Amino acid sequence: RHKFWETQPVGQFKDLGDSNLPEGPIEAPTPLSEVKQEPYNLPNLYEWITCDMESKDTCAEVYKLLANNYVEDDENMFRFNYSMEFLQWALRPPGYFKSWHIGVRVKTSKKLVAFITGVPAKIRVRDEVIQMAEINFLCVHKKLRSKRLAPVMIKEVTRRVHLENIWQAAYTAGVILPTPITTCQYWHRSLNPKKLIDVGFSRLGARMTMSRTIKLYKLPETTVTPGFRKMELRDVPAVTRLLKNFLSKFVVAPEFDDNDVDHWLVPRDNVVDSFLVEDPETHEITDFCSFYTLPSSILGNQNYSTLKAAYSYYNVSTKTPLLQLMNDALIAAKQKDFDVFNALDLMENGTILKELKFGPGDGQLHYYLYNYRIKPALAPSELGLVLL
Ligand code: NHW
Ligand code: EN5
Repeated sequence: RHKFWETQPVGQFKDLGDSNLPEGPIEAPTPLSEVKQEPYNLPNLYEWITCDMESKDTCAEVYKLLANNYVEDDENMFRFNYSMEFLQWALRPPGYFKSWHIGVRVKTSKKLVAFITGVPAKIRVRDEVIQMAEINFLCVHKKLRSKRLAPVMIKEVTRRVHLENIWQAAYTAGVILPTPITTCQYWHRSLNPKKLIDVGFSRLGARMTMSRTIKLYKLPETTVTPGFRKMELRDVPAVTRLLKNFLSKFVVAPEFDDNDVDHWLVPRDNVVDSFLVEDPETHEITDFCSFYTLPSSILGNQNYSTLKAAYSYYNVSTKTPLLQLMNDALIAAKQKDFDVFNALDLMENGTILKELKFGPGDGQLHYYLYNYRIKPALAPSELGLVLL
């Protein structure tokens, strides 16, 4: 059934019941001298390129490929529209490898037709901290689909990750592959219900009118928690401490240091927003919340071309109840004119989504590890990792 994935060091469906298989790496690292030195073969019309994501021009080419060919919902009404600034942020974290930003182009026209990326990350599984690659932005141009190009892309990124002496990876997908470590549900909180209904993102509920719906989702104009403010660079050490302590509760979670927090969580306009609660008396940082900006193109609507979506990122509550903290995140997102606030049911999110008037979406997100077996599957609430 999975001609490619059956050949890879990933948990296989046939092994799901087998309690004899140990947790941990599926295959041992090979000596670096035995890692293939040349790129995998592509069909003759195409060639590999390493994308320089510092270059505005390259970034614009990648942006265009993804904006036209990346992930859509199951009814092809919306397509992710990652911005250039977002791509630069996502692909250039501390210690990133340019060689992991891989494109395929047509030899004659130089047109970019496929893409895959990795970025380095330290990820803890139970009590082991493992250097991994986070794989994302796998994309093959619509006209080149179903030609088995994706397995070549995956093998080539794997080879380049191995060359850095890294042997594990984490990735997510909307499709089921062998085999998820957990499956999360997408939830959606309407901020601009009229637009969401107009573009077919959501529907008017039974026995609901438009004005009752607008009232149902109305939020206060300003946040309610005293001391709630935007995160600043000077807050990095305090936020790192909060986050480290919080993430230690999950079975799978990133190990963030100050440099990672500086990169991933200090606010960047139109990319990532982060807020914290500073106790007005003690000036202690007690709570943190964040979301990233990922609009979707609306395919074929007369009136609107983009849906402005905020995605819940990392949240830590120690003093402010999570419900109130996330409600302030919703208010902040509304102030910034987002149409919808999306979240997965991972970490502690499952405990507050219903009360905050999120509803389940029609999409799921499956989480995977490459060359690392976890058994049995985790509950979403045991997962402390958010991929972009
Ligand atoms: S998930 C988003 C993936 N991108 C999209 O959905 C964009 C729209 N779709 C496309 O561009 C986030 C194409 O449909 C793609 C497949 C390119 C998806 N992951 O070339 P063929 C990520 O980026 C398998 C993995 O003919 P295609 C995470 C499929 O099961 N495998 O198909 C990426 C089949 O294998 P099988 C996927 O439609 C993680 C084979 O590809 C997949 O023209 C990558 C068919 O290939 C997916 N999302 O192109 C893995 N979708 O065995 C990283 C399909 O079943 C692993 N397939 O026959 C770790 C690597 C690093 C290790 C380091 C130690
Ligand atoms: C990983 N980096 O399907 C990316 N989104 O629910 C790769 N549905 O937006 C993996 N179909 O339910 C991506 N509205 C996997 C996700 C791909 C995109 C996707 C889903 C997630 C989504 C929307 C729109 C559906 C349009 C028709 C949806 C209902 C919202 C409603 C609001 C009011 C309360 C009830 C729910």
